[in-house]
Amino acid sequence: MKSYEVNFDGLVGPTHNYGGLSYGNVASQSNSQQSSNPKEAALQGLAKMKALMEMGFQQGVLAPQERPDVAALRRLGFSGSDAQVIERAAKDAMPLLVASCSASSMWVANAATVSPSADTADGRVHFTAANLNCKYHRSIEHPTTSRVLGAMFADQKHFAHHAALPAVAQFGDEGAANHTRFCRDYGQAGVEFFVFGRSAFDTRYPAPQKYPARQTLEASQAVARLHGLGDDGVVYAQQNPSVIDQGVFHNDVIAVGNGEVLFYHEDAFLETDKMLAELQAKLGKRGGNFQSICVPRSQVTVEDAVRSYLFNSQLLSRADGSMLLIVPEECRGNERVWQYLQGLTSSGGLIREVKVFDLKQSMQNGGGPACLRLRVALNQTELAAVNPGVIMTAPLYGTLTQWVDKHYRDRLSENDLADPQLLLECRTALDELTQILKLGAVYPFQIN
Ligand code: SUG
Repeated sequence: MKSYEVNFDGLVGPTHNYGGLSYGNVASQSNSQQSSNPKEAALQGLAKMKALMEMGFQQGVLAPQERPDVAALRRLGFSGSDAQVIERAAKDAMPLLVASCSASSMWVANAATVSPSADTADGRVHFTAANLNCKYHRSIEHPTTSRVLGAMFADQKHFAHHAALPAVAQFGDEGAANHTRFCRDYGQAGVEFFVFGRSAFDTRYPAPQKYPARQTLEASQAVARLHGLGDDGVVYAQQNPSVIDQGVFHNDVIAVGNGEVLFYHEDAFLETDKMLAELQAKLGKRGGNFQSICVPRSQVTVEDAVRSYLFNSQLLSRADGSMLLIVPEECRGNERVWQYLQGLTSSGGLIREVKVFDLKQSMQNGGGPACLRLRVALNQTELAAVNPGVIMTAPLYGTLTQWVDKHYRDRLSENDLADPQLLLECRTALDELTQILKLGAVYPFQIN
């Protein structure tokens, strides 16, 4: 049976703004307080989805969340009508209002970790929603994420959903941003590669000195257990703490993998040779031929990687077996990175083509092409069981661009977040969206 990697992209929500909320994420910090353009952000994301669909890749869409999250503000003690909750938060605790308005759910690489049915003990596709508990504004995403994923992948015969891990730093889990799967074919058993930033319980592992390591080893191990992955099909590796301190807050800012290939920066990991040997051996036992492409620091520095998001690219397999790299415009703007890419594609290796996308609105908050997508490997039967409303088609693209044009503002600054009208606009838009995507009631305002 044929199998596919389906990319589900996060649709940017109507409150997209630059809140400066992510310490350790250089772009989020340096663009704090700039005014944003939610309409342009959503259209840039949709243009990528459409282009990939037109290139023949399977493409889906993941809905944004209700923001401002009034229920989260109520849990923090703000009371009264919804408008009063927003007004009081704006007056007494603006940072909390900003956090409750973040459209950060667009970076769906952090929504969940997904294991395909070929890897799991019960032969179902497993999802664990990420607790994202390193940052308050992201820690409030997982309940709605779970409902949205449940509405997209509803058939329990094929799909198993796990709640987010315990909401403490020791189980800090950032989902697929620190998870890659290697395989010979999407439908065959593969090797799942979990990259962690620190260990919560074992002091032998070093930790970064400056910025937080968001993913713990113990969280990755818990996800592997929940998904029923065998030891033969799992490799753990530690991210180099010094790159975390240079702004590499997720592994997908310094490495990307697909099929049998890992594309990574020389400084990405600790004990790289041991890790590569384990990947080679384990994938070999599953009939695969593991290959790695190391980008040397002499050609591209860690700073270049963080600024250009070279590794936050989508590495896609084409029908002829070659690969395509989807990179953000910022890669073309960096001379060393662009030169490296020219050399890579003309060297006769596996990666033959680079396609550039303008995702500036998301990039300014530290979200590149790979952050914006959640990969789900599915066989034909499983794909047929996915809610068809969320699979991208030419008509759906048309409907969603019209929906964005109708509901989104083209300018948003911090003061606008205090406008109770924004909440109404957001709810009206999302109510319509759940009908477009056939999701049913998934948002707090639709349920309570
Ligand atoms: O978690 N930025 C996100 C970016 C996530 C990128 N995802 C991956 N690399 N997979 C984060 O740091 C910034 C929000 C703000 O500052 O307004 C933010 O949440």
